[in-house]
Amino acid sequence: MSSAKISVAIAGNPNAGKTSLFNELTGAKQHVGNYPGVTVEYKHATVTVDGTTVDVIDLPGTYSLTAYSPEELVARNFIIDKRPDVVINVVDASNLERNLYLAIQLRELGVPMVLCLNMIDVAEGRGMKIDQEKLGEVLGVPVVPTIARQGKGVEALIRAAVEVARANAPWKPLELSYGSDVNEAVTELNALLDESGYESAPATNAWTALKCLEGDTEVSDKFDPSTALGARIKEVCTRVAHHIKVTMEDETESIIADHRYGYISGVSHEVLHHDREVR
Ligand code: BGO
Repeated sequence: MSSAKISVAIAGNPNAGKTSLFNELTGAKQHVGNYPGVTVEYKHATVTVDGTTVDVIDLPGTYSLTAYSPEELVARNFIIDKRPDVVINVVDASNLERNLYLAIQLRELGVPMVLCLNMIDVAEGRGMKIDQEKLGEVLGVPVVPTIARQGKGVEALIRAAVEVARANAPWKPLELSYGSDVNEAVTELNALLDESGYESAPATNAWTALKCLEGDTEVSDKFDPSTALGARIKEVCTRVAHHIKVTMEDETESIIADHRYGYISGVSHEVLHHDREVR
């Protein structure tokens, strides 16, 4: 059995049960520090799983992976810059649809991931039945149910994470449709980035293209508009934004978010069933 060290980052919405999971996984061995340059706290610890050393890093709680808050930026930059071998996305199963917003963005980024379906006791208590197999199939990741506060499912979860990490597969983003205007612009920008030799690794150039269209300055500021590539990117983003404004009276960013919500709503309908009336 390989004994190479594995890094596991835990991501999730605030109150999804990240701390409970982290404590269950690591006991009292954790350290608290700050991410360089920001006052966002993080905890990390090293544990052994079946002879493999595993670094567990607790990312800040976030609802999204945009660049709107220090927490979101820290979580996103950690994943892109430090490239953990696997991300465990802790999802509150009793608030599946809301929590899937982050899960989908992690899948759009493409980082190897395991979905931890936590608070399954709360979900079941409310008569909710989640088709875990279907959810895993649709998202393309293993799904492990847990009750983190009682330690239930936690061993299976970390084993699933180690297995994904050991597979060492390349990042494989989930490809969503954002409507023809945005899809075509992503294709155009992706081609521009590819032709210029730009590499977004470990993310893809399509992800970078989408972020530029979303007006994510953390990404778009990497392209100086006084360069040929920067000017072309700016031109495409401005053209699409103008077209969307004129034809739909909306912003590109909202159109992208709406398509994400639409996709999540479809997934939720497919996998979530209610046994009885929810009071
Ligand atoms: C309190 N099931 C249930 N039922 N609860 C869970 C589970 C689970 O699977 N996992 C976690 N919780 P955090 P973040 C609390 O603290 O780990 C509970 O923000 C309380 N505290 O115990 O903190 C967990 O790190 C008083 O609940 O989440 C915690 O992601 C009354 O969910 C809460 C009731 O978990 C958030 C709950 C003084």
